[in-house]
Amino acid sequence: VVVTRQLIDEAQKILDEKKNDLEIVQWNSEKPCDRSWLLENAKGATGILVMLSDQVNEELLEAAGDELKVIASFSVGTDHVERDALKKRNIRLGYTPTCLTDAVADLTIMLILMAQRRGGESMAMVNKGEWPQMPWHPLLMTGPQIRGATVGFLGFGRIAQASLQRLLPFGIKRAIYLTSKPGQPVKEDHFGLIKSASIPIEPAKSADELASESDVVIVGCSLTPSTKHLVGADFFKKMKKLAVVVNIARGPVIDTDALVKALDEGQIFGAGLDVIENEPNIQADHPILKQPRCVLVPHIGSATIETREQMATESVKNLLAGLTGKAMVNELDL
Ligand code: 8YV
Repeated sequence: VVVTRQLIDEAQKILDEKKNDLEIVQWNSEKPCDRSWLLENAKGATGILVMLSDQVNEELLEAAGDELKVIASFSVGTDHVERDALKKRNIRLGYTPTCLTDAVADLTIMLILMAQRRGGESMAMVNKGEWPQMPWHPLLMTGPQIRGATVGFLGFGRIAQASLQRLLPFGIKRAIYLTSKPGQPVKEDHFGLIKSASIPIEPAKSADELASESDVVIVGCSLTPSTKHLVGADFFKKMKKLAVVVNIARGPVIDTDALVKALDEGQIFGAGLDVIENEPNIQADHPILKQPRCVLVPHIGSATIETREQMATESVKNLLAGLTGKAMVNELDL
């Protein structure tokens, strides 16, 4: 089997216990796995544990050959995996959709508050030594409040619903959501929120409606051809001037150039991003980094110690279950 990342001790132990039965080839660096290393070592593999930066496509599957039984992804998102290519070869796909929900939902709240309350801008001023010169003014460093907000969710799966659960005690007024079936109520009520709602939680009919009615937009959908750049120039034009947008999903759902323009022109109040197009290759002179009202963190949504430990052990368990034909912790129905 091939493992494209270093693992925490607990997960490594589970894997190493199988050393007598399995030949384990593991990428031994903190840097993302080198593609040529992966293609070379995948030859004859029965299972591969991958992360987001590893494209699972025809190229990799061809390189691996007919013995490959399982791909175990260290992620909830599977946009790096060509599902059809797995399906036609009867290769199983394991992933980690449940154990990171809390961590990502927590970060969503952090980014909303940072964007509304100008956390990044404030820190930058203090770090530059500007505090002593700041004039006192009642409106200095003010931003919109979360109480009374209408929160719009682009994608309304587990993480979005867990974020809503955290937002309810803040006193938000209304939640609306857009899924791949606009205007239709979402089927899965993961935490029983919709059933027992104390505020309206309603499906939006279009992206326009979501953009124009929300004070906070949370991007939490999968990246697909139809969600790529869904939040672009038209969307920003419809947003309220005091609204903020938060992305905890995948960078390309937001058109970065359009976001820079929207911030420059004051079409929206601010942004909080855990992900961005072309990550991790963001150079220090990228225009988005010059935006004081944009808080950008380096894809740390699932980065709590507890969550990353669990993602690692679940990924290893999925890998081993896939090799032996047993039930995985979580398997994606291809
Ligand atoms: C990454 C994520 O997997 O799970 C996902 O889909 O985007 C993240 O949790 C994480 O950065 C580990 O590489």
